[in-house]
Amino acid sequence: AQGKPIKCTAMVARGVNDMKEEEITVDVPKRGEVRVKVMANALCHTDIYTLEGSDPEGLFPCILGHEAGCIVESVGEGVTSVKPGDHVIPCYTPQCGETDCVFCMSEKTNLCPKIRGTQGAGVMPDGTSRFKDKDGETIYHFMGCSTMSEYTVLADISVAKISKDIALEKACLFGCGISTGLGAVWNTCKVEQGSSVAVFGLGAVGLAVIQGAKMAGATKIIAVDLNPSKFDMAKELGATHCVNPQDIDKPIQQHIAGDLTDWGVDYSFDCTGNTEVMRSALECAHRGWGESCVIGVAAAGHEISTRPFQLVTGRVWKGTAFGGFKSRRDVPRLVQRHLDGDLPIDHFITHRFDSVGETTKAVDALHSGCCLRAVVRY
Ligand code: NAD
Ligand code: AHE
Ligand code: ZN
Ligand code: ZN
Repeated sequence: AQGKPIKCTAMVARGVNDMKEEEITVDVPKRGEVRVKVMANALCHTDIYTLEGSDPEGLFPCILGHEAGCIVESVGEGVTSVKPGDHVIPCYTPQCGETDCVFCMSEKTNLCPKIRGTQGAGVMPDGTSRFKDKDGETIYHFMGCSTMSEYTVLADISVAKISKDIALEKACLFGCGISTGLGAVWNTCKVEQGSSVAVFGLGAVGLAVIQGAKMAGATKIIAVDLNPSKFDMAKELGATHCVNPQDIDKPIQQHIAGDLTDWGVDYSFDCTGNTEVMRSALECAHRGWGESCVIGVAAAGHEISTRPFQLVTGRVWKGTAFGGFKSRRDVPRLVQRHLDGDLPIDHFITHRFDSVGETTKAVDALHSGCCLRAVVRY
């Protein structure tokens, strides 16, 4: 039997830094779509970046949010991979898995482009939105997820079914930042035992890079942040050196490549989104083979630069989206590793809130400088 539209509460971003709790209507899922009840949503810096107007693809009004734990409420025609009651993680990088998708068929990438065009335009794959405000006006989707709502609709290729043994208020973390940091190390750079690593920016993403590097057997892990309150956690997770660039009298890349190592680090990671930091990260990489991975998302109009000589002399500049994980296949595996005790994540949750409306408090927490992940339970 076909379901009905659901009235519920959501945070609607009406414009730059203008987000409020509103009553909205969430339409029934169409063919190939899934409607889910969002149980918990964690804020990622990318939500704030879009709310602040820095995303060249940002559209208003929209419902932000993309790091969530959900329960399937109903499914549209043709959906067989999940059923009502299943626990799922929304995945902004989908995995269509079709044999004619050269991206899904390749082990070199996770970037399935199947719905990327409509996702970037804030609509479902058929070109329309499932959200309306109380005046019947359309509200855009965001990153194919829009999880700052009690209910949302996703393409079925954008949900990863996970074990019911993990609490959704924890599992939500696997929807973006933590997976991204771990995957940048394990998949995108394939950091080896005995490697040296530098990590710029010690938010949840950068700290997950440190955790992943330690698990991969890196023996020198240099953590860099302007905010020294991040250093204790960095050390607990495996950082061997912590540096505040404001405390040294030379460019940070020279300090890393000259004082802390002989020729630079084997691998470096930008987890700030600042294009000057991306340059430092590239330039502190080892002559001849050092690889630098861009994870941070830069604001509209910002571009990276370096002397081409840096690349001529063997450094490699690369980047990652969702840590290279093929979402529907790999997110359940990450959850299982956590359940098996191999992948602790509780330390990333520094703040908890209890209703969609409290998302504004979570945004304030994220700005406070002492927040890794703020999880809002609905
Ligand atoms: P966050 O804001 O919690 O952490 C950023 C950290 O960088 C903070 O600790 C801050 O003090 C530090 N920082 C800022 N400027 C710095 C500078 N000049 N030098 C050194 N440190 C500096 O953010 P997060 O949630 O951890 O996300 C990190 C970045 O990764 C963001 O840009 C986010 O948009 C991006 N991101 C990308 C992906 C992807 O798939 N590529 C996934 C998730 C997040
Ligand atoms: N829309 C922006 C880019 C934003 C961006 O790069 N997003 C990352 C994920 S950030 C998660 O917190 C990403 O994976 N991008 C790949 C993609 O397909 O969006 C812009 O510059 O237009
Ligand atoms: Zn994110
Ligand atoms: Zn695909």
